[in-house]
Amino acid sequence: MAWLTLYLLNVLWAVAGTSTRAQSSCSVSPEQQPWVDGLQVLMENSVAKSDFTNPSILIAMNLVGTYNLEAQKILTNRLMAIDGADLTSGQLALTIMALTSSCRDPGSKVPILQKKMEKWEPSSPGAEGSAFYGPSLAILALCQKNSEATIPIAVRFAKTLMRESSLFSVDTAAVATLALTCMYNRIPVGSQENYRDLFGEVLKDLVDNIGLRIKADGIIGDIYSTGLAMQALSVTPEQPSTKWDCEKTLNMILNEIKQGKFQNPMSIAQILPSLKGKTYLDVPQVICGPDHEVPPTLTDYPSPIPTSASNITVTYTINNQLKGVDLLFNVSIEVSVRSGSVLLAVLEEAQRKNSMFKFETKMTSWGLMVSSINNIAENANHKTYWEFLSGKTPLNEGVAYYVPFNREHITANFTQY
Ligand code: B12
Ligand SMILES: *[C@@H]1O[C@H](CO)[C@@H](O)[C@H](O)[C@H]1NC(C)=O
Ligand SMILES: *[C@@H]1O[C@H](CO)[C@@H](O)[C@H](O)[C@H]1NC(C)=O
Ligand SMILES: *[C@@H]1O[C@H](CO)[C@@H](O)[C@H](O)[C@H]1NC(C)=O
Repeated sequence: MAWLTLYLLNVLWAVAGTSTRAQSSCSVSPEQQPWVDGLQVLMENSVAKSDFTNPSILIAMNLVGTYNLEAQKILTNRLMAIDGADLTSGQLALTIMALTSSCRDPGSKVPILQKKMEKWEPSSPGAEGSAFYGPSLAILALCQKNSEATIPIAVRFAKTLMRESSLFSVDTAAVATLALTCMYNRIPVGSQENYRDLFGEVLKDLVDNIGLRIKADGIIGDIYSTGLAMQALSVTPEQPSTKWDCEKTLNMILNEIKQGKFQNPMSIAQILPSLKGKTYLDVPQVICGPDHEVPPTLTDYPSPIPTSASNITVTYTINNQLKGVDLLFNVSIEVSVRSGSVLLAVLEEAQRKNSMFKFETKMTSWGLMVSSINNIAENANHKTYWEFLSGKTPLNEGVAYYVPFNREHITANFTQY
């Protein structure tokens, strides 16, 4: 009997350990709250306007409390209908978490993902860091569904990370931290301590890596990786060697929001949980009920800069020094577009003026991505893509959101990651 009590106590302790521990939390003040609500409304209203099904949006709205029930229904139903076999492991993981956050059973999608991850191999030693972003999401989703069965996969994953984690972008390190923190919190009672040591050691590497990218102004990596980094730093059992000032980061992000830097619904989906004190580790705890949040009264959220009557001139260069010895090119064109136009308008104008500038796009969770220029197409197997730069600095937004300034020199450079 005493044994049973002890056992039950242990189980209780283990269950308590699965809930998020917000060690370094900070919160948005009531006066600033309308900005956050405005973002949420913008994100939720984007759902009905797009055919693209983005599970990250559903996760964010369920975590923070949905206003737009219609959007929630549309996304949930579309995700239920998706065939898991056609998705990458990262997309499958987000779909599973999104359905779980809507209290739906992801069904066969979980075993499909589990099989994929059992076969997973890091492409090659020294593989570029972003190759771990999708697999990290996969470990996180599997951990939440069946942590015990995920241990062997997570152990193999963690051992690989130990050799590679210094190559990671903040985004990737943050998602890997969330995944291994989930595993760390669910190590079964009575199992050998060494899981805790392994996951703990890798987590320490990951958070130190994130800690090194905390800028003086509080931004972690860039503004679009900060939301995921905040989630990671607020739940991890290992603290970074560089101290993190959550308040400072939050204030800086609120400033950027007021400047209109979070128009892209996916950028909102990645920042919103952190603004409302939630993380992806809270997905299994979402309570679904008939009552819902009362839609907020809205303040003016900065809308995209309207295009104005005057024109600007942009120099646009397309450069391929990589593929096809006889296909190399480096050509520039000057185009005139309405001031306030997005970069996509520059590309369209260039294409209209000179057929060498023809390009193709594909729809993704972040919006339109340029997949091909002058018949040279990105290729995931070769790790090639079209990188966009302003002068020599890579852009931190895509062509459908970035607004060029007068006399800017934009380059599309075919390169490798
Ligand atoms: C991996 C990655 C890439 C890879 C994607 C290919 C691959 N096979 O892995 C490569 C290196 C090609 C890439 C390119 C770019 N990327 Co990128 N990328 C990421 C990263 C780290 C993970 C994406 C992922 O795997 N998601 C998980 C899967 C399951 O979701 P998914 O929807 O299927 O993922 C696809 C899209 O995310 C898409 N994608 C990746 N990056 C971008 C960027 C834009 C603008 C668009 C429209 C789509 C897109 O490719 C993914 C794989 O198919 C994210 C980080 C993040 N926080 O999301 C940054 C991120 C999305 N990228 C970003 C940027 C800025 C770019 C570039 C514009 C950089 C540049 N200067 O050229 C280019 C795109 C240019 C173009 N041709 O249009 C930003 C976007 C910010 C924003 N507000 O728009 C992010 C958030 C990084 C950051 N913190 O700043 N990227
Ligand atoms: C390509 O053209 C740009 C601008 O015309 C020039 O600055 C650059 O050096 C060229 N690059 C190569 C590799 O030829
Ligand atoms: C201004 O830009 C538009 C494209 O946005 C173009 O059609 C028009 O010709 C430009 N006007 C001038 C004066 O260059
Ligand atoms: C453009 O891509 C080539 C090929 O990968 C690379 O060598 C070069 O440094 C890149 N240029 C810039 C400005 O990033």
